[in-house]
Formats: sequence, C-alpha cells, structure tokens
Amino acid sequence: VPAMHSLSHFVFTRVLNEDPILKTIALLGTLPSPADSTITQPAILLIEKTHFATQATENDITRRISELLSTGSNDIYFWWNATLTPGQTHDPDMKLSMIFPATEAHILKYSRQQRKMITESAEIYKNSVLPWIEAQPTSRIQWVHNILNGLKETENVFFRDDDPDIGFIVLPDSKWDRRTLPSLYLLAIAQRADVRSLRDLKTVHLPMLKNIRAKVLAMVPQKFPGVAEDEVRLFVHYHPSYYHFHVHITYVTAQVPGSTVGQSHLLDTIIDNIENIDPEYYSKASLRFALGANHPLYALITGSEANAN
Ligand code: M7G
Repeated sequence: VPAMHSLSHFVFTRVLNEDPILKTIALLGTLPSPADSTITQPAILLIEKTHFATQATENDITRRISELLSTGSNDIYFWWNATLTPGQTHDPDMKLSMIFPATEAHILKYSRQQRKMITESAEIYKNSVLPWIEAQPTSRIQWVHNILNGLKETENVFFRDDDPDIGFIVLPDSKWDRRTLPSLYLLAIAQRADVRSLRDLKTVHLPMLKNIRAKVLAMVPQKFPGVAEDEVRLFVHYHPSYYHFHVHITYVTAQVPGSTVGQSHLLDTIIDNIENIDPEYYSKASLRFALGANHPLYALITGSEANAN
C-alpha cells in the first residue's frame, strides 16, 4: 500500500491531463515497486484543489491568506494572487488519489484525448463488445470484490443489504471529498456479480433496481441531513469503467467529472424502460454515447461498423 510518505519517491514523468475549471491535474510518474525496490512501476497521481468548505469559512479563510500579490485594480475593483498558509488537517487544500501500479488502461483513461460520439447497436454489442467485456481480467474489479467481501473500506460503508439477489452496499465514491454536501457522491454496488452492465438488465433484475432506489432514497436524507429525497440523483454509466453493476448516487446538481452526455442513464428511466416499454429494452437498444478515442472500445466499435457496411 503506497503510504503518503512514498510520494517523496514519486518521480514525475509527464502531465496526462489537466482541467482549469475543475482545478484538477493528472500526473504520470513512477514509484519503486513494493516487491523489489530496484525496479519502478507507473503511478498516476490525481490532484484536485478542494472546495472552500463551510468549516474553512467558519475558521476564517482570510487568516490563512499570505503573500498577497496585487495583479491590479480599477475604481472599486481589486485583484490579487495569494497563497494559503498551512491549515488544519480537517481543512485540507487538496485531495490526492494515487493509482499504483497503474495499468496501461488507467494511463489511457486519465490521458487527455478527443471524445467522439459513437453508436453501439445491439448487434455490435453482441458480436464485438460483449466478447471484449468478457475478456477483461477480473483483477480490474478486485476493488469491488474487496468491498463486497468486507476486506476494504469497511469503515466507510453507510448501508448494506446482504440479500444475494437484490442486495447492495453503499459507500462513498472515491471521487468524493467526504465533506462537501453539494458534491455528495456515493456508490451502490450490487451483491450479485452476474450483471456486467446496463445491457444485462432484464425483468428479473427489477426487484434489485427497485430495492436500490427505495433504500438509497430513504437512507441518504437520514445519513446526510440537509439532503432531501428529491435532491438525490441515481444513475448508471454506459459504458462504465468497471463491469460489475453499480449505481452512482449524487447530489442533484453535483458535477460528475469525466462523465459525458449520453453516458448517464437515470435509474428511474431504466426501471421504466424494462417495466413498461420492453423487458429486453437494453439488449435491443442502440446506445449512443461519447467515448475517448483512446478507449479500446472506440477502435473496436468503429472497426465493426466499417466491417458491417
Ligand atoms: P464507472 O461508471 O464504472 O466508471 O463508475 P467511471 O469511473 O468512468 O465513472 C465507477 C465508480 O467507482 C467511479 O465513480 C469511481 O470514482 C468509483 N471508484 C473507483 N474505484 C477504483 C474505487 C474504489 O476503490 N473505491 C471506491 N469507493 N470507489 C471507487
């Protein structure tokens, strides 16, 4: 486990991506292998400037401002650049995430890339995409199994329903800073392992989907006073990064970094489509979404289209 002190061994390779709006940067570097310190392995370091939490305001953020550098003024308007002096541990300035050792798939995912709109027909899904999903190493969802088996992140679990068919576990998504309610981001992970994605959902899964909806909507306002039931947004990504069924739970207006229009499917719409439109809706549908041009599925799907035409 890379403890934070190992950051001192992080050797910078290059910037993978940055976002001046979200105040995030993704760095690629290397760290010594835990097994053999004479070799290094790729590490991805994600850095995000944290929100000015209410706590910071109460602690008077202005007292932490130093090295004021005037960048100008005009009439009644004044501008500065400044730095923050070290704060309290409960008032952090950055959120760091590390992926180590990072695989090629992680490096591609976090690299700046063009996004393209593509359509995945039911046929392309069945013939090309499903075999690709089935070939994914199970190691990619080791973290999911660790949560379900109670080996990791146990102290953060808000809710668990251990029913093997309709049960699920709710815990903070690793993207959440765990304190800013307007960016509340939780994850509901299904107990059952046979639903790889939206494409697999059928009538038999309605009890699970409805169980997640009912219990999450009851649980969130209870655990997070200030968030009402009608301020909770439940959705599923297609394509997800991890092919074990999970539902994203966010505050209604939370920004979802990296998520694009077309990728998010509201849980309510999914339930309605299966229940009222067609039990096979998601195995029949053509789905259109944006995909990074680096994503292996991009070449696979556009290649299959070319062959079909
Ligand atoms: P997704 O729709 O499969 O992929 O969602 P996305 O990353 O493209 O949205 C997976 C979700 O799981 C994301 O929101 C991740 O931030 C979150 N996540 C990923 N990992 C590796 C972990 C983890 O180890 N722990 C927790 N709590 N959340 C994670």
